[in-house]
Amino acid sequence: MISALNRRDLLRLLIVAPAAAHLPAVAPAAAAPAGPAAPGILKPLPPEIFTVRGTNAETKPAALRATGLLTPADHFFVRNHTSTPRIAESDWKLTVWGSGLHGRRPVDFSYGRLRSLPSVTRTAVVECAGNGRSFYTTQQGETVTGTAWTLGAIGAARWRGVRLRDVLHYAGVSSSAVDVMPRGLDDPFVSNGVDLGRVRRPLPLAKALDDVILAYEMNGEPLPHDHGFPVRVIVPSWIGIASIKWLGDIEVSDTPLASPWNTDFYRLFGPAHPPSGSAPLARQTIKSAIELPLGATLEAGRTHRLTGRAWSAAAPVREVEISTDGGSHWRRTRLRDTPRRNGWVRWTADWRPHRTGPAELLARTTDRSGNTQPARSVHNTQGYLFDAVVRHPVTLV
Ligand SMILES: Nc1nc2c(c(=O)[nH]1)N[C@H]1C(S)=C(S)[C@@H](COP(=O)(O)O)O[C@H]1N2
Ligand SMILES: [Mo]
Repeated sequence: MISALNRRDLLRLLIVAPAAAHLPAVAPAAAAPAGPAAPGILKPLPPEIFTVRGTNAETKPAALRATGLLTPADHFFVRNHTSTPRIAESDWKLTVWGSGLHGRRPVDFSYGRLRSLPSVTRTAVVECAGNGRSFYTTQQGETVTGTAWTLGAIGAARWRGVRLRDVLHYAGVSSSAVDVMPRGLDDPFVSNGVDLGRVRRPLPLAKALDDVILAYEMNGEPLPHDHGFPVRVIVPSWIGIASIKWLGDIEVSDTPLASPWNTDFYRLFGPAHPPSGSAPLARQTIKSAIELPLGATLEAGRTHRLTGRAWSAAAPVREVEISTDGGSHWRRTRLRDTPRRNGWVRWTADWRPHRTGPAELLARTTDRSGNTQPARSVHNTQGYLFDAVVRHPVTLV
């Protein structure tokens, strides 16, 4: 039997291939395909919104200009280790199990049971630990492994779901528990020929009991398949890998847990770090993005309204400055939103360039804890937590 995904791909081939092969060059734009497919992503990826990178899709930072504070699901980046599974809510259950439960008895939650528990709604960004990674190479001349994201591996949404704290309580978490480990139902991840098992990462109990939710809605709709339907974890302010999609089970343990996602991946390795790597990464860092394509062309002699976004996982944003002369002079931008924890703010600044030729635009965020983006990020081999000011190239004509 053809799986849903294969059938879809087949349909796409049947519909698009003959059109592309036979239509004259004057074919109306409406006949254009939805964009390059990423293997394993189900939603359309129009090229004006997404850049496909392997099994992942990055939101073009310039495409965020058309969106509000919340990122619509059809604009939200996708980071898949393998491919999006199609799970029916009627087949789904969550199993909570392990040495950290009273009597070590596993407890199952059906979708209906989970939805009947008290719900909470909170706005939070999900941002990949590798967001901005490509700038280690293009701006700092350093070699890193991993998906070459620019600044679009982030989105903000309003998530509704159940507190993980409540689920652990109903499951009978004992006072000796130290770690929990949510695990996805997507296919096992194979890296360099080694099967690492299903995507999973330990979470310290203190964070699990704090602000983590098991979300079943995104921006008022059921979670889309690509974003974890029927239920995903949302770990506010932490790197994206903590927010496990397609949640299937949670191990609760009275001894510390490990997985490749907190030992080999998502630690800092390299000369500036301990030989065995840093501690497992937890919180995301601080960034800003300009909502223009890299290398955009702007007309000299007229005023441009520059727009962008700024965010910090440590605290609400305090200010965003821009420099249009490569970093010699800075001025404050206007913030369009009230800065909040776990969210981002939109900023604007007017700029009237007078000369023509290449130029660099820089945006720099400072948060209320006093963190400011540095001129350079400290290198790590896997290119995580890029926090430096991006030198955004433009051409003035
Ligand atoms: N089960 C599962 N959960 C996962 C992943 C995955 O591949 N499988 N990717 C993680 C990573 S690395 C990130 S950055 C976020 C991305 O969430 P999104 O695809 O909804 O944007 O999901 C995380 N949760
Ligand atoms: Mo990620």
